[in-house]
Amino acid sequence: MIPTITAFENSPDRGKGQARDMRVRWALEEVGQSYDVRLVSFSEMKEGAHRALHPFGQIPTYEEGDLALFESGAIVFHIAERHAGLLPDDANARARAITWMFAALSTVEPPIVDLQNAVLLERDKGWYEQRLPIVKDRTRDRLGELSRRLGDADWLDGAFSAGDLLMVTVLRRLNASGILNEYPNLSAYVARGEARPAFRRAFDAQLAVFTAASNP
Ligand code: GTB
Repeated sequence: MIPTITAFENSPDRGKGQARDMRVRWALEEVGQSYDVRLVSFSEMKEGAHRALHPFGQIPTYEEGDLALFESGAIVFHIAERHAGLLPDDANARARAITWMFAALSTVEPPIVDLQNAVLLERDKGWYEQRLPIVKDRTRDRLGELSRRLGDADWLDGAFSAGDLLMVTVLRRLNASGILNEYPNLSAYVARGEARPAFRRAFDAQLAVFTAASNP
């Protein structure tokens, strides 16, 4: 059965692959599962039909027969469980890869999102200049720790896994900030992820949505 995911009709990132449908597309491409995409506008996301799929009125969602999922991490995990290629067979290695999925989403992504929100949404606040360095340092602390753990390895724990897929998409959120350049091994790690053919296919697919919307 071909799953259907939802994505922004008009992504505010202008096709840079920053929205969270990108990680779901990438996972589907990695495992060779074709998929359909239903594009939703900001207003549609907040309406009843979409909220029945996603209680918080967001993208991405994932529908496959009777199953409807939301939360990009849960969707990637589901894809990784149902197909070979994103989680190791060995039980301990699999548990460690799942640990990295959680680490990406619950330990590394929050300070990065906080930094992005500060830059995008808090610039006009009187306390912006005082808060920004604090938020940047929190992000740097996490990146330093991650950088030390990765060392000169290609991936976080052996072969490429869903943990790397999520971590790379999380780190890509820093592309515009330049902060990642302070950690050459993390920059190289992201570049390795972006060089994967499945990433390229996923990226091109979401970029095509933006290109079509800009040239109706
Ligand atoms: N925890 C959820 C998940 O992982 O699936 C979070 C989902 C989420 O944040 N979805 C966002 C959304 O639907 C899109 S990805 N927002 C609309 C809303 O809440 O009303 C976040 C995102 C949006 C835009 C950019 N960008 O422009 O660079 C980057 C990331």
